[in-house]
Amino acid sequence: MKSFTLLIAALSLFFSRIEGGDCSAMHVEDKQEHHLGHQKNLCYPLCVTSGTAYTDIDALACAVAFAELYHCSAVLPGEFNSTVTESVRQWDFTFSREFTDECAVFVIVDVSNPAYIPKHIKHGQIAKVFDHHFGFEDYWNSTGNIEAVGACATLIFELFKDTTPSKTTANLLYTAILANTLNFRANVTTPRDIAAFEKLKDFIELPETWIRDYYTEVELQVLKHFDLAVKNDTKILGNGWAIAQIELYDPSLLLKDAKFLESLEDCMKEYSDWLLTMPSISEGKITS
Ligand SMILES: [Mn+2]
Repeated sequence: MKSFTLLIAALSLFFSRIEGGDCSAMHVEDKQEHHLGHQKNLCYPLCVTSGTAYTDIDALACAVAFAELYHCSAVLPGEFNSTVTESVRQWDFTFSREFTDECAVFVIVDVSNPAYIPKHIKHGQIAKVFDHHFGFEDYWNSTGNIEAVGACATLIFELFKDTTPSKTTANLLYTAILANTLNFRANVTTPRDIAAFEKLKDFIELPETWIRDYYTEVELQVLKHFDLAVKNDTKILGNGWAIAQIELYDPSLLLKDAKFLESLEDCMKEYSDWLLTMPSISEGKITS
């Protein structure tokens, strides 16, 4: 009897919010034509989130940008990896590490492998999944917006259409596109990434030397803790392969470092099939 009463209370709270009691959330269809799977003009207690394993610059940019566009909360349970540099961490953005009862409907960004989606989120609570990693398109079906672009940030920026992003959001999206496409040298780069990046130049507030500054800072962090950098930038594909990545201005020295190779073996021992890609930003080539 007690649990039944609690269930009813929870359901009425949920519906009262959806019908407009607490409108900290959003009017999905008012803002854009992407169908997020709900009726028009309803107010949702929506949260945007990403993977549990770690938060990279792309996931951070997507969540902060989406939360700004839809006036909802960003929840990022995964620790920042080395692509979110100390300078970026100082920027003025908000998110929380933990989920609260405020979250009833979720949008997932930059991850679509269900193994990395927070366990307590039920399939039916997920309104949309924006990602650029393949392998789970059939699983998500029409809930998925999984497209071949260099950065998920490109997909999220495209949602802004005529809405101007804040300086911080623009800076984050710009840096995410830059980082995910490895300064547009990675073969995942598409004309959509380039178009988004060019358009973002109107809204950013960054020093002229930002691209070099950013990579130099990433590199310093990676060299200081490379075992952590590998661990926090490993993606598991649908076929079970683990793909680790370390982006450096010049990876040639690290490849000759016996301590690095030993620590790499140790980091990857839990995977039967793995690959490390080491993009050299300075040379514009990728070593695997
Ligand atoms: Mn990404």
